[in-house]
Amino acid sequence: MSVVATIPARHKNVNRAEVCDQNFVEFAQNWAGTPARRGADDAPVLPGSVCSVRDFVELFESQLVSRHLDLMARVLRVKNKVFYTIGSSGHEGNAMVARLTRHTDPAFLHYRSGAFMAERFRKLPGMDPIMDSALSFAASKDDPASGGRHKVWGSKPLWVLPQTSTIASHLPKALGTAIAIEQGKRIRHASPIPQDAIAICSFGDASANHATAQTAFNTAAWTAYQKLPAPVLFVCEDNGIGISVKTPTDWIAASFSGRRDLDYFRADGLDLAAGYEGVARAIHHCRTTRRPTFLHLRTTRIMGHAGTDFEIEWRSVEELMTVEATDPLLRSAAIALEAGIYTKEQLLQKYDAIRKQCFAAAEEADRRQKLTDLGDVMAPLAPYHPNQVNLEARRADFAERRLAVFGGEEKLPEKLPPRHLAIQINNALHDLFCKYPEALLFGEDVAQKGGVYTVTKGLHKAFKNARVFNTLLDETMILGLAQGFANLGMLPIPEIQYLAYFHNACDQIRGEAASLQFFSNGQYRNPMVMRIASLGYQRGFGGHFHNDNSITALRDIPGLVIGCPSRGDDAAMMLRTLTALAKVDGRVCAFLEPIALYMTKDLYAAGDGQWQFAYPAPDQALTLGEERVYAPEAKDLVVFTYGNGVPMSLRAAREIEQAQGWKVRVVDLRWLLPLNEAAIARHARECARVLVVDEGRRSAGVGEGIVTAITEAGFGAKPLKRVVGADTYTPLAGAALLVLPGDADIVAAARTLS
Ligand SMILES: Cc1ncc(C[n+]2csc(CCOP(=O)(O)OP(=O)(O)O)c2C)c(N)n1
Ligand SMILES: [Mg+2]
Repeated sequence: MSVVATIPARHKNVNRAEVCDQNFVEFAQNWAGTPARRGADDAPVLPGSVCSVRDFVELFESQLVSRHLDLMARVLRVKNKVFYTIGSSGHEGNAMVARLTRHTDPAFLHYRSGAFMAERFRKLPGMDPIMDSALSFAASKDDPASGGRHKVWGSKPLWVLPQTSTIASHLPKALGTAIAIEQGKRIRHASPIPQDAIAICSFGDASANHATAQTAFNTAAWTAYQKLPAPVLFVCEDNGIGISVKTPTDWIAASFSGRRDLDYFRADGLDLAAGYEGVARAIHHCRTTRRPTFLHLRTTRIMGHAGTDFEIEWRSVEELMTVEATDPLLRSAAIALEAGIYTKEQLLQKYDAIRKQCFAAAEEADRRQKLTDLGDVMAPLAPYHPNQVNLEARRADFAERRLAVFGGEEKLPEKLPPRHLAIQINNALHDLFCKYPEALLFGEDVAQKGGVYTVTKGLHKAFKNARVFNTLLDETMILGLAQGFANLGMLPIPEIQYLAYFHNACDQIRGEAASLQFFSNGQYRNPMVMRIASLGYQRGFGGHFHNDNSITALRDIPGLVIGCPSRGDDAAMMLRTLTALAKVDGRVCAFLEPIALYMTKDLYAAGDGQWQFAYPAPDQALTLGEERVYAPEAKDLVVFTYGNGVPMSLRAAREIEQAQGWKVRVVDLRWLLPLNEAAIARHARECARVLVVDEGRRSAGVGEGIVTAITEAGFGAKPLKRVVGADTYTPLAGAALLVLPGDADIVAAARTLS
């Protein structure tokens, strides 16, 4: 007779949720130990434990809430009343982390955090973890975390910032938030949380290997190595598996226990009585030493990866039974019975009462409103209050500070002759630093050197280390830091050295920063102005990675704002608008600075100085979407363009006028996301022919958006042509110009429109 044949039929059940549920009930019914006399509330729950009876009772209840939410989700998923079944079963020990931290310690949580949440809900009166979770499972509009947009663990009052499904992506911003707690003290920023707060960040054992996780560990250690504080508590919930791939035995301990400047603690998350001390030690260490702390929490995974994971199809019943025997709720039940906290009957009654509460909440949640309107879905994605933004962008109540920074009335940049783009961006940044004491500028080489192109020169000297600083060489972490500073109300202005290296870290903006307002239903925001040295035409220098013209990767990020100036005065005014958008509406903004125009002074001929412009006084700004029009009276041809395309098109316009006799209007769009479709349509309507000059790529640039706007407005029948970059990487030296549009290409394209 095989071993399997001796296994009772109920253990072969495909539905492991039912098996685990019955295991608990049977365990309680069959328990044959002798209960101790229940101790006082403050007494150890078991002899020698630092977990008191009171601690245990509440922790166990949080565990039960979490478990029954999981079980409920599995049952109601089939009835289409629940839309998410990744559970927390086996991880309920994380309730200890919640109990031993504060609700003002920002938490960035693993998706198996049901018990952590139930426990954290105790920290404020009048909150109901069961109903809130049920609303979230049901994707109800009333879900307090995301308003029905995703099943996330999140809460505004409890400082749980909702996380997306991308594993490990939250580690950089968790570390960023920890560093921000300390940074806030340095710049005397009024922090929304106490000065001794710590940031908590949990994740799975498989996720610990991810590059995005590793950069956070590395940066945390890099920070501590320099004796700088980084009070982050990394909690690795080690269940030994990631979906179906086992983590090598002891890999997490082997990999992290000896890591320099990442202080390693371990605790048994399967046993509240035994594990509490380790968790408490790790948290105390993190809070008091302000050092990055790694808590290795032993967990297990009960009921598969998610409801759709029928483990029995790929694991043996024996193996499943072995795992299920480690269920931390069985251990908690044993403690409760042994410690005389509940009789068997009381325990089963409690178990059942919480089950009923969860189902009742789920049924109620199912009756609540869903998101049924696209406007509602999108409302928190990209808030925009134009009047307030315009007012804020033009607010110039910092005259005294700028006098000190620029060195006197006669040295104010608006009193000086016209200058090129790099200088005017530099002046604008100085002004913004005067205007916003909470502004921080950081990135690679930005401090003493002033950036690769000296655009940030002088800022470090004027505003010192606490506000202008070099980071380590890691774009993911630069953007993680930005999110951290923003989470605590500062105004981050991160710099990415080249557009190609933004792509290296794109997920931090696409998956994380830009999605925060959406997934938190507008409750959390991480405003920032990300400056990126961008685009091509470096006279053949640098090859593709210093001439990257891929804008599409940014243009398809929901909610992002992209500005791209072609000249210094516009750049200054646009930066003011972008910072105002960040301040007023919490927007995540990208500012693409065309490298080739940084130092460009001339337009038509060497020495003409016609691409230098006067610095606009600080009360001048642009309205988002506002385009610049050259020769607005011209009607024979309109050229839509941006960035390097602007001076090229202006030169080409002269030739076209001479060759074709046409009057040419050139429109510098300036804002690449959102595109001002109404303005595009208006110019297309007013002019006889259309050219689109797009230095992005043929199949993925800005031009497709422009042509679509024209076509949808009904002007697609007009003679129209795109002059675009080729679908290729940019080569080195002179060959670069073969792949990018040039003046002559624009003139030639115009000829075909006659
Ligand atoms: C970046 C990324 N890659 C892949 C996935 C798909 N995925 C979701 S969970 C998971 C396994 C995670 O395992 P672990 O970190 O051990 O957490 P556990 O589920 O075991 O708690 C994978 C591969 C994802 N969500 N994000
Ligand atoms: Mg795992």
